[in-house]
Amino acid sequence: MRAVVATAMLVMLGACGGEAADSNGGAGEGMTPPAAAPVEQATPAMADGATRHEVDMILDGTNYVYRPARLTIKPGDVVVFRGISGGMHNVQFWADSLPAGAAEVLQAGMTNVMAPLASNLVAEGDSVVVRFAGAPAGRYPYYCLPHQALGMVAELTVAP
Ligand SMILES: [Cu+2]
Repeated sequence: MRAVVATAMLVMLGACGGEAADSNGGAGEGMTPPAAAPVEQATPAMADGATRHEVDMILDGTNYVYRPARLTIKPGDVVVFRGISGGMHNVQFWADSLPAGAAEVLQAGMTNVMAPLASNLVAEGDSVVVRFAGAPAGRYPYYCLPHQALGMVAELTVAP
């Protein structure tokens, strides 16, 4: 029951471009992020012992990639997906490929949300932050909506 209420609140917050449970810099980064906003601005507060990881969203030659494409993290860690080159990118998780309970964690932990399990498109210099607080162990495959057909897919692994 709590999860249902929390999810509903997140949907409402997401609809106005807000950021759940956070007053630390993410607010207002909805559809029109400031062009010159430094990537670091999106770094959220983190729990003790948590690690901040970065995944760059890149056009490398003719290949659209997440780098690193494979990353293993711990529950509680934060992953910052940074728009580096190649225009607009986003981060979308496959709902049917996630461990049980992961969707709720991602919906609570993702900034810059467009839809459940999907971020907005972000430009170079902008970022999507995902907190994995309480994330169940397992594989978290994801993709970039504009570039999925071009092979821009990757995977996180949460391992306690
Ligand atoms: Cu992309």
